[in-house]
Amino acid sequence: MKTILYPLIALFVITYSCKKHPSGEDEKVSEQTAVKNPNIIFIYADDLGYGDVSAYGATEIHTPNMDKLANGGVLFTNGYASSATCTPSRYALLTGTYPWRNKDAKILPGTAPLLIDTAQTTIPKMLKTKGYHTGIVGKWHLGLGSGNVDWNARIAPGPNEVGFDYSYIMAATQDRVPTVYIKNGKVDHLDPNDPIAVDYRNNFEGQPTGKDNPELLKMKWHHGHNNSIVNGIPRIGFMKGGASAKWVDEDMADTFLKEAQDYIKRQKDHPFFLYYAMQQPHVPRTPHERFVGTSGMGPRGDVIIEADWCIGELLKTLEEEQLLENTLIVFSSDNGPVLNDGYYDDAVEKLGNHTPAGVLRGGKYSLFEAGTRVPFVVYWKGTIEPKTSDALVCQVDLMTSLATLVNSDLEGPDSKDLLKAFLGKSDTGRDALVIEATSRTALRMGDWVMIPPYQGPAKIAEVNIEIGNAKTFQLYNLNDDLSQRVNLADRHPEKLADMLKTFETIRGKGYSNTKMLELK
Ligand code: NG6
Ligand code: CA
Repeated sequence: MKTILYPLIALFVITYSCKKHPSGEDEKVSEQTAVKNPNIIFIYADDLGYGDVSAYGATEIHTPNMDKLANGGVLFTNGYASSATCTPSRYALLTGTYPWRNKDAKILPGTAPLLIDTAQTTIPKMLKTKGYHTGIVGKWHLGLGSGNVDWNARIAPGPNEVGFDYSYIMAATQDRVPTVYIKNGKVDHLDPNDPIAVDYRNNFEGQPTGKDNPELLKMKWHHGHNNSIVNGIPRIGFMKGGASAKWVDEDMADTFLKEAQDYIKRQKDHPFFLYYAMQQPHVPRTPHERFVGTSGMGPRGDVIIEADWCIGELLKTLEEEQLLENTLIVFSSDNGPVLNDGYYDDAVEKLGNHTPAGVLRGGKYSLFEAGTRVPFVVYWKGTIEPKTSDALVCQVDLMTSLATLVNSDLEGPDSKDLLKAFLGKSDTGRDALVIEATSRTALRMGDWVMIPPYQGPAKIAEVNIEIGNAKTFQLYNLNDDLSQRVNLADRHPEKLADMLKTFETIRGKGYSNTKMLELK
C-alpha cells in the first residue's frame, strides 16, 4: 500500500510546489514545507485580562470559544505580553525584540511613523522565507509611513513593507484618528473628492470636537478623547474628510472577521500566517446590536462576548475548509485589563463580581502582574495534547520558537526557542523575563518579581490602576503571594541582590527613571 501511496503524495507535493500564487508572486513552497508546515494564526485581543476568560477562572462571563482553544490546547498560567501597553507588546511580538530597546516603542499616535525598521527580521518575513503567505487583519498601532503621511496616496512603509503580503488594518486604535480601514496601504472606500487630513495638535477649522460639542455625542468622554467626533464618538486626534471611508464602530468586529475568513479561504492551498488583531475590549467599546446586553456587564462585557463569538466563527471557517488540524493557533492579549480607559461606558458601574485581572494586582499600564500576565494559549488540533503549563513564556519568544517549528535559522534578539513548551512537550520556559510598562521595566525570575524604584504616582487616578511606582525596591514571591501584597525586599536582601544583578546584565544600569533622568 505504502509503495503506491508515496509516489502519489510526492506528485501532489510537486504539483503544489510549482503552483503560481494567486497574488501573482512566485511561490517557493519546498516539498518539505508543503507536507510539514502548519498554517499559523495569532488571535490577539486588545486589553483582555488574565481573569476575563472562563478557562482562566472567570465565572461571571462565559467565553466558550476562547475556552475551546484553552481547554483543547496548552493553557499557560505564566504567559506574558512583553509590555503593559499595546505598541510595545506588538513590536516585541513581531520582531522578537524587547520593546525597551527601542526608545520610540511607546503608545503611538495615529500619525506616528513606522516603528519597525524595514531591515528588521519579523515573524512574517521569517515565515515568507519558508514559503508562507502572510496576512494581517485588524489593529496595527505600529506607525505608518516616514512622517507626514498623505492619507490619500499609498501609505508606506507599513505592514506590507515589514513582511505582510496582505494587510487590512486600522492605523492605530479604535479611539484614535484616522478612523478608516487601510487595505494594502490604501484607505479603503476613499472618495478622492473628499480627501482625508489628520492632525494630532490642531483642529481643522469648523470641525466639531468632543470638548466643544457635547450635544453631538452618543458616548461621553471621561478623560482625554475630546477631539474629533466620528459616529457620535469623540476621539484622540483631529481629522477631516474621508466621510465615505469612515468605519462604523459597531460593524468593526464583523468587518475584521469577514476579512480574516476571506483571507483564510483565499490562502487555504498554501501555508499561511494570519495575524488577526482584534479590537476588543479596547475603548471605545461598541458591540454590534446582536451583542448589546448579552453580558449584563455593559459594553466591556458585551464586546468580550462578541470577540468570543468571532473566534468561534473563525474556527468554524477553519473546520469548513478542513484546515483546523493543520493550523497552529496562538491566542493571547497585548496587555492587561482596564475598566475606565477614557469614556463613560458603565465598565466600572456594571462590573458586578467580575474580576478582569483575576487575583493579580494592577492592570493595563502596570508593572504589577496584571499589566503583562495575560491569557496565553497554543492550540493545534490533533497535534497538541490539552494541558495546563506553568512554564514562563512570553510573546517575544514566538519569533524564534516559530522559526524552529518551520526549520528556519532566523531568530529574534530577545526571543528564546521555547517551541517544546509552546507545543506542550516540555514544562521548561524562560529563567528570566524583563517586563515593561510605560517605559519602566521589572524582572520576573523563577517565582520572584523585582520592581526597581520609580518616581511618579503609585496609581493612575483616572483609570484607578496601581502601576507599580515606589521609592524603594519591591520584591514579591509569586509562589505564595500571587497578588503581590507583601514586599519582601527587606527580608530577602540576597535574593534582591541576585535579581538586580541579572536585571542589570540584561537591561543595563539605566533602568530607573530617576537614574535615567540623571544620566541624560
Ligand atoms: C491612552 C488612552 C487610552 C488608550 C491607550 C492606548 C487617553 C487619556 N488614554 O493614551 O484610552 O487609547 O492610550 O491603549 O487618551 S493601547 O492598548 O493601545 O496601548
Ligand atoms: Ca492594548
